[in-house]
Amino acid sequence: MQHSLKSINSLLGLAVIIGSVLSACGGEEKSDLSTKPNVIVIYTDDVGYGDIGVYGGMIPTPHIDRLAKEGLLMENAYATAATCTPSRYSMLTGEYAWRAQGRGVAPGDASALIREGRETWPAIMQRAGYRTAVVGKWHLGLGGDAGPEWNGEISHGPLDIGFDYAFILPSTGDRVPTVYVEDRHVLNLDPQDPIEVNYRQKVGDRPTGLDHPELLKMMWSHGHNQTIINGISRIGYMAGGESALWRDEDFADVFVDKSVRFMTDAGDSPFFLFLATHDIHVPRMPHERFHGKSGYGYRGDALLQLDWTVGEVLSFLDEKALAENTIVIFTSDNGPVLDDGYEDMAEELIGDHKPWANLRGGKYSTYEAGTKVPMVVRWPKGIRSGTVRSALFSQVDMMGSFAGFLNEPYDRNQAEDTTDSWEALVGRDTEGRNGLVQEAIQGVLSYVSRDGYKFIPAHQGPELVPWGTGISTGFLPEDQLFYLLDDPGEKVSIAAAQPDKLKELKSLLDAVRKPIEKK
Ligand code: NG6
Ligand code: CA
Repeated sequence: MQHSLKSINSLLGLAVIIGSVLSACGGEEKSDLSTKPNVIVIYTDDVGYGDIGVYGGMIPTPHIDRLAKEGLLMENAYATAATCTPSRYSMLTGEYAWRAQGRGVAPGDASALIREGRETWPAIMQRAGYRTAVVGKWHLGLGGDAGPEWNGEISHGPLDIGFDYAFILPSTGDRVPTVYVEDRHVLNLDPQDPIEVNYRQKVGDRPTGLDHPELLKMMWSHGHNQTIINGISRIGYMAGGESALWRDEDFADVFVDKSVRFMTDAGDSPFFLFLATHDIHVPRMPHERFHGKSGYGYRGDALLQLDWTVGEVLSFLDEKALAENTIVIFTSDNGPVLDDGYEDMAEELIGDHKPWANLRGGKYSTYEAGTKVPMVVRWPKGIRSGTVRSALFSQVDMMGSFAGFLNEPYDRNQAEDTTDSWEALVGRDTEGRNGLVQEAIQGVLSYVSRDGYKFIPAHQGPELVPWGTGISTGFLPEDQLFYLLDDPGEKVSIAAAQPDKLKELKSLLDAVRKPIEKK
């Protein structure tokens, strides 16, 4: 039986004092249990439930599959939202993002959504003695109320909320500024060539995708037609910063390199690495060595690159003999999308691959494919290989689960939605949470209960995501109720047939919605 680390440690401490029990524990177990596991969270972008081999995907993902086979495959895990910013916000703070306004998809010049003093998952890890880092996509805003100081010291960033090291892509690959931020500064910025960013009007001389499509290596399909950088037009306008510009093709290599350096430098301290990949978000522009390798276009090639990233992390752990006591979690921030604003042939080449598996909807949607995501946890020390579970799990519980495991107190008034689901996270609890809330675009909230029902409240909104992705929002003028165990594809609403169940789920959602009384 695995208990919380602290209780094990204090037990061991007691054993030392009375000088007897310890020998009975056996030397090997003793040293392993007193060592906190390293934690790596590979947080991917827009990877769908059906995108991974072990979940039925057609594009080979051998390294991710290996992770699942050597650990726990979760069949019923959810991001809190169908877009990036709110999912990340909830996972890092333990609070559902929809509890306050302004936590939808953040513009590239947004100010920090998580401020100093806020309780966070990395802060808990830090207090528990971990070296902590975020490498990859941030998308949670930077800087104080005036926004980020691209040309100076960037305040209100990851270092202020629990990370010791940060190497980030500030928002998304499709938004300016297209530069990396390391700790508090834009990497490789020439002070003689300052960055200017504007989301309302054109700045600088760089051509735009709207005026100069002939300069593009990949045409935009909706939005994404402003400043062109590296042959790709972006959301937003940007001037300056020439020496600091990234090359999209290098994201995966750069993030692997920074991750490996961080893990190496952690030395004897346990480490917590939040590796938030750019893959497989748009613009999908993997490294040239992956071009054309999947047969499914750049989206498939980006998936191969993502699998390569996972493979590099696993090789590092093997080489350093760290695999046994490192928890590696692989999951996604929201569901899949094909055309998300660039003509990269994702739709045309999708063939027999089903990123949504048997679910309805996709990214942005209130239907299951919006938030139900692949999730795999490997920890040879604590999880039996080949474990498959359908316990209901929400990413909002990552924080409470680790706090529970490490026996680390935290401010429950701030992190009001996270609970300790540790037993589900390591495959010992087969049922999981009582229920969870899913956030779609336009702030629409739906509810999934542990017994397999799903409630979507009536909402006046477009039936399709308004900007051309072809995805059903799930917004209908009447309430919808589904029994997911029989109807995972949410095909037939049973709202009229089961009014009592509908009422029950409605009140469960209402109960969560209510602001929790501050103690
Ligand atoms: C949308 C973008 C989309 C993507 C998304 C955020 C348009 C038309 N679409 O507004 O391309 O950037 O925002 O994705 O601009 S997320 O995964 O970071 O939430
Ligand atoms: Ca995303």
